[in-house]
Amino acid sequence: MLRRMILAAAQLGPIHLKDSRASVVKRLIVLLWRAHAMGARFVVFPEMALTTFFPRYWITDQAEIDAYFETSMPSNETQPLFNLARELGIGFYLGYAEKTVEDGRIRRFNTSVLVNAKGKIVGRYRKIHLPGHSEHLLQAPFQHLEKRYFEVGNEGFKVWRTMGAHVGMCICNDRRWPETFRVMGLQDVEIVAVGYNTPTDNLHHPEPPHLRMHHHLITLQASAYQNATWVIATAKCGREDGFAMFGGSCIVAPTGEIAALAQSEDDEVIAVDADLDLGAYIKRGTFDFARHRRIEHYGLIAARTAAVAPSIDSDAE
Ligand code: ING
Repeated sequence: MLRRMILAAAQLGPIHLKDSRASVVKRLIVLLWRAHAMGARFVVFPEMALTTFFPRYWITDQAEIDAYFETSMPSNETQPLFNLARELGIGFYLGYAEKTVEDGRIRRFNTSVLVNAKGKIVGRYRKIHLPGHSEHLLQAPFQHLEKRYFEVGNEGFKVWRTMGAHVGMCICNDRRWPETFRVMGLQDVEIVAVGYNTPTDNLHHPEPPHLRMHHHLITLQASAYQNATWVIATAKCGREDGFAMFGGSCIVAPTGEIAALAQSEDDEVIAVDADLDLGAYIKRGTFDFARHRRIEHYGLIAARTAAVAPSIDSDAE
């Protein structure tokens, strides 16, 4: 019996500073209905799906910063989304800024939750690879202050058995690091959900937009294939108060092929009737980890953070 599941990416267009959470949740609900009409059983919403991408701004007032965070999930504003998902029997991934108290102190994370088809939060992920900077770049056209506003995630990369599959999560910049997917691949992941908010322009170096989209797609395709997993990558995109973020939401098969790709930079649902066993032949062959991996030679990957150049000049006489 084939294990088939219709997977969906529910891409969001821009969320402006003036947009209330209630207005955003209304958009998420419309997207959920559209995904339901397409037969979806699991829907991936973007990173920070409830507010504008506020790390683009230098903010000094902590109360102003905290206004972008959720102190509970579900919250009053998002409860209708959880209720509808439960009624429709659809699981989902939702990214948001999390403010919580742990070990007696306030913690702030860039977080996603995994919600099963009964509307229950079964998993949480806190973003580990925080890109950008923490200082105020006075000359820059915009900031990317995730290192200032969030802590590094403290719960690792996990995989949960839910909705009849092995589901893992990561967030945005995590997708650029092969370690992210390999750690989940070593937990036999079958579906990786990743929301993202990616500026169209490179803050530090002139880079053509087509190249940034290329990097986005090759990292997802390579990681899907090298770990024989489905990947659902969902953007929040378009111009948020004038600041451009690219779309490119896509669903990538364990073969590395793009099975669906969003066409717009606005609210849009894409879906694929996925064979969850499609990656099985790859896990039995090319990427049979047990048979082929040689971990005795991989020590540097976990032992060394930054690259160290060879110290000896091999051409020296
Ligand atoms: N955004 C971007 C991302 O990783 C970035 C930041 C863009 C880093 C391009 C490097 C190159 O897609 C977030 N939110 O991580």
